[in-house]
Amino acid sequence: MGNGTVCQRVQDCQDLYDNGVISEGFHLIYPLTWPGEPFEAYCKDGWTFFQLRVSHHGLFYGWDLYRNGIRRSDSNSHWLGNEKLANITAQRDYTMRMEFRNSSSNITHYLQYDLFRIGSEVNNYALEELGSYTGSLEYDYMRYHHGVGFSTYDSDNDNSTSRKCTQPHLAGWWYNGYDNFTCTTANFNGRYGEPWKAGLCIYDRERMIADCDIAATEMKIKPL
Ligand SMILES: [Ca+2]
Repeated sequence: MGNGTVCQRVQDCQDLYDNGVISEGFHLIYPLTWPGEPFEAYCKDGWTFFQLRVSHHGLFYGWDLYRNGIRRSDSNSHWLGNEKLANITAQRDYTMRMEFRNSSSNITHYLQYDLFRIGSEVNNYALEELGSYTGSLEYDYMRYHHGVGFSTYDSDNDNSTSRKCTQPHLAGWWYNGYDNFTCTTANFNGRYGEPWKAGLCIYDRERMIADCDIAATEMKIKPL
């Protein structure tokens, strides 16, 4: 990709889309600060996915896999990788959208934020920016994770001093656990079909209600 004189990097799926690559699927992108080779990201309508879950597996992996990326060989399910996500979101301002499909009703819900950025590895890929919420749900399920570092079973960066949030919730995530209370209000990497707390669930802290009736999920970003 380029203008003939200066080679321009394909920063994200929006760049590809603008260049006419409009098919849904994995495509090579090359963020500005990325030190390695171009890598594949899942693209749809200009959105760059960093999480997609279409198969019935949990995501209970360690720091390095979440850092570098997790991809199923039998489906498009994946976690893009925190290092890639940090490099992408450092380039420009992105909106972030989370979607999930309710298993029994088949209704798709969404949570959207008008700004999203994660920190670098030295900051434990903390969820540094999470802008204003709009969405189809009354409760802002991601807000509780704003500002918190990413944790995996082998890297405990949550706000609970007495325990590891990854243990009951069995995934990698921006677990909070402030004052040893609730670890998460959106366990998007949890296990399919299991109840709270290991399950793929959302949790309303005010009403203290967990909803684990969730099938496919996706998390994606798009330049503002
Ligand atoms: Ca802890």
